[in-house]
Order: sequence, then C-alpha cells, then structure tokens
Amino acid sequence: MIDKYRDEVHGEVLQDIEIGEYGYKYRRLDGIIMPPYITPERYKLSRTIELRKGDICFTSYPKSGSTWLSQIIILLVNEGKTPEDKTLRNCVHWVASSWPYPRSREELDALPSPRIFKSHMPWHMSVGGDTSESPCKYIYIARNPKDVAVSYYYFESGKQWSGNYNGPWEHWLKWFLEGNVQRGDWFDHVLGWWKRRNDNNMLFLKYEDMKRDFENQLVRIATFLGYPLTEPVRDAVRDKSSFNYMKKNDFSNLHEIPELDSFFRKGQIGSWKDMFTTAQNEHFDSIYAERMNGTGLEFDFE
Ligand code: PPS
Repeated sequence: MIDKYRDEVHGEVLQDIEIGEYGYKYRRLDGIIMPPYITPERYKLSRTIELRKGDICFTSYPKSGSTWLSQIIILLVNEGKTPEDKTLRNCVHWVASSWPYPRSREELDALPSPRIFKSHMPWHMSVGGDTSESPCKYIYIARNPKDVAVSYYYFESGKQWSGNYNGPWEHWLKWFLEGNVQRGDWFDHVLGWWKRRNDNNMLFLKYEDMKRDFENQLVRIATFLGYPLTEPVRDAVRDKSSFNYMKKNDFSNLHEIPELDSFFRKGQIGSWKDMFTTAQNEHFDSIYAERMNGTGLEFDFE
C-alpha cells in the first residue's frame, strides 16, 4: 500500500501552499494552480529531465482518460501483456509529482527505454521542456469539459491533497469555469495542446472518440508510436483496457492507493447530465461557445 498523501511529507515545501474557499488547497507554479504534491523542485526536474528517442509522454487535463491511455500504451509496448510484479502506476513516471511514486533524476536516467511519462501539465509546462525540440513522442487526450468537471468534482472532494475540499457542486463548477481548480483553466490547457496537434511528435486524442471508435483510435496510437498492431495484440489491448477489466484487475485498478478506491467511477460519456441544472448547462454552453469559437476543436457531450 502507498502511504496516504500528507502535506508534511509530500508537499516538500509548505510556505507557498494556499487555502481557498471550502478549504481547497493548492500551490501556484508559473502562476497556474497546482496540487500541493506538484512541488517546485520536482517541477524543475520534470522540465530539465533529458528525454530520449523512444520515450513516450502522455498528458491530459485531469479526469480526461489519461489512466486508460496509459494502460493502452503499456500494453502496446509490451506486446499486449502487462508487466509482472508491477502495477500501472509504477510503470509510468510522473516526474513533477512527489506522490504516489516519486522519482529521482538518477532513477529516471538509469531506466531503459521506452520510458513512459505521465503529466497533467499545460503545454508550456510540459515534461522535458519544449516539446518541439524533444526527441520523444507526446500523446494528449482531451475529454468534453462537462464530464471532466463532474469527474473532477468527485475526485477532489474530501481528499487530503485538496485540503478535504467540501464545496457544493455549484461552487466547484464556478471555480472550474474560472480556472481556479488544480491545473488551471480547462480551455487554456486543451487549446494549448491542440495548437501543437500537427507537430510530428504529437498525437491529439479525444476520450469520446476512444469510447465510440476504439479500434481506429488504437490504430492511430500504435502507428504513431511505431508499435506493430498484430491481431493478438489488438485483441489483448482492447480487452485489457476496457473499463470493467481495468476496474477489476490488480495491475490497473490502483488498489495500492487507498485514496483512489472510487477512481473507476462511471467511464461514460454524458454523466454530466446527472449533475448540471438547466441553468448551469446554459451558462456553461455560452462560455464554451465563446472560448471554443474558431478553434476547430469540437467535443461530443453525449
Ligand atoms: S486522473 O486522476 O486525472 O489521472 O484521471 P484520468 O485517468 O485522466 O481520468 C479518469 C476518468 O477516466 C475514466 N476511465 C475510463 N473510461 C473509459 N474506459 C476506461 N478503461 C477508463 N479508465 C478510467 C474514469 O472512470 C474517470 O472518469 P469518470 O467519469 O469519473 O468515471
């Protein structure tokens, strides 16, 4: 079992931790609100880590399907198998984070390729520095922001790392739209990566496409990464990355992190409908229309 998150241990420096409404806890890095376990020193390490050809970095705004994507990547690079005596979370390296699996530069340098890096950073704060000068490949996964907001609300409520945030849904939604939640403004985050979508070392995915059109999205991922998608590998990846498989299987269900016992919540498109009032939905839609106008990026909400 992984020790529970504690500021005294995992916050590393405590002076810059702020507490907002309803106890919401965070620190700012480069002006962006971050969880306390994303520490200044580790962030610096993540920016300066030397990436290699063959390394794979996957990134998302929180609650957008990045754990699902990481399972797919792990399976692809291991011919459809999950490594024995390991779990999903210790197969990926989250350099900016002190918890739950901290990594040192020495450890990372000693690891063989391909190394798989997780990140929830906006593009300008991404792991390894400027992605356009990096030898590795980046995959970004985005999800419709209504489902993200709901998933994130359940994830952050009552957690140590968010100061046991106990605000009501309407407060969370307001803060989400104002960019006051950890990792900042959803629109800036997603659009910052969207702008890079045509770079040679970049693949931009959408959660909803993965749900609706898994086989073709898997071909895109395998082709981009340069891993062969034989029929047995394709079948193994499809089966072992399904929501139900990941939720039950000890490799992927994050059972070693007690705080994440309800991580596999719904895994659906459209669960926002259980939370949004009509007025909240109309307000959200007007902001969404304004912020997304002219970007060419669209999402399915149901
Ligand atoms: S985190 O904590 O930010 O890294 O979360 P992240 O992994 O990015 O996103 C969590 C949401 O993804 C859902 N999920 C899945 N959906 C479909 N298929 C699979 N295999 C899968 N695995 C995880 C997870 O349930 C969270 O969404 P919600 O809506 O809360 O269920």
